Amino acid sequence: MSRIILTLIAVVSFSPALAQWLDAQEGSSAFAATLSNKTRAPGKAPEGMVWIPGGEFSMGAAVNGKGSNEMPMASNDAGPIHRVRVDAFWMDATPVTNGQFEKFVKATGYVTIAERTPTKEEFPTAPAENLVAGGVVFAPTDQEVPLNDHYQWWSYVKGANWRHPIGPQSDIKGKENYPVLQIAYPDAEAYAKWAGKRLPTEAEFEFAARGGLSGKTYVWGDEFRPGGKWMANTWQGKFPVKDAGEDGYAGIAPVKSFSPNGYGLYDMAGNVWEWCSDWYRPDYYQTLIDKGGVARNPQGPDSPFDPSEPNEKKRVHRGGSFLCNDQYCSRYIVGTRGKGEINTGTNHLGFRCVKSPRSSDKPVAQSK
Ligand SMILES: [Ca+2]
Ligand SMILES: [Cu+2]
Repeated sequence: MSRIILTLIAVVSFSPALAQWLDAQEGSSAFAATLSNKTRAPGKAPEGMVWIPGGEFSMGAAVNGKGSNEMPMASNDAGPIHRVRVDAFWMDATPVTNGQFEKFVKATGYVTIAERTPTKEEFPTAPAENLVAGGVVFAPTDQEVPLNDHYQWWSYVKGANWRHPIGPQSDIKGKENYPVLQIAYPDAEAYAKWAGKRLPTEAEFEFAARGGLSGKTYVWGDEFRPGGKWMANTWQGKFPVKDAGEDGYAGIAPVKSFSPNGYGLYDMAGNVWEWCSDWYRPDYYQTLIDKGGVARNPQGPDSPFDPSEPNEKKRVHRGGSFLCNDQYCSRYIVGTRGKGEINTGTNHLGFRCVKSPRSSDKPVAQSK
């Protein structure tokens, strides 16, 4: 969805080949062992970061397809499983918090996208009254609603931004350790640059999320609640009516509220979605397979395309959020994908950064 949520969606037909391909992505599953590099960390970890050794792994999720809406359970875009190699890197152990983001804003005077008034040039079809600064906010519905229309529970709220994540009446007092919200892609990039870091590629995010395991359903294993223990902040109860909060949190949780994964990373599933640097295309994994061999440090497609909103430029989201559930969108499942228009922040979307061990800013994509 777009920042100006009311500029809705032209219905545009897209390539029949892509539609056919999406239909065909069922049941493909071919996980092989993760082969971690033996590379040791080159020194002491930068503050708040952990070492991710890199290596070769099977990327994506076993696709069951045919969910109830454009974001099905394990969505078709998460397949086919393909082999990827990523170089070692440092990664923030948690999503960037309000406290960290505040330091950045104090140091730089940075104004986030959600705090800027959108212009007619950016949104030529939007009614003038919609050209107000704000962000997209989830609100529970009064009663059960069909799950095929996300505008039932998402709306554009004037004055919503990182200091006021669900609107002017809300604030972040006492929430220094919560993930920062209402962050658009350029905001995340600006923070990363200031911190001497960068945003993860989608492949880096997934390699890290898997924590050294191979082909597991979740970042911790195959069982959703091993020994009855809640492993991630997700939604319980009827979506989108009432979050029962059985995992301890109805809504967002402070970072480090749940156990870390095998690499010592927190919140790699649930709590908040996180920006990755790749453009979003549903068929990107297939294009890697078509090239053959192991994809090395893949950076995403050259341009974005989402058939459900073909006019919007989207980048990949990963990890799922506190709104994810088993009825609508189960993308706390590792290997599943999300996506978002680059200038749109929401109250369940944040980010974390990574850093390559050498000075080069980006991992180098190598031809195969
Ligand atoms: Ca929860
Ligand atoms: Cu979800």
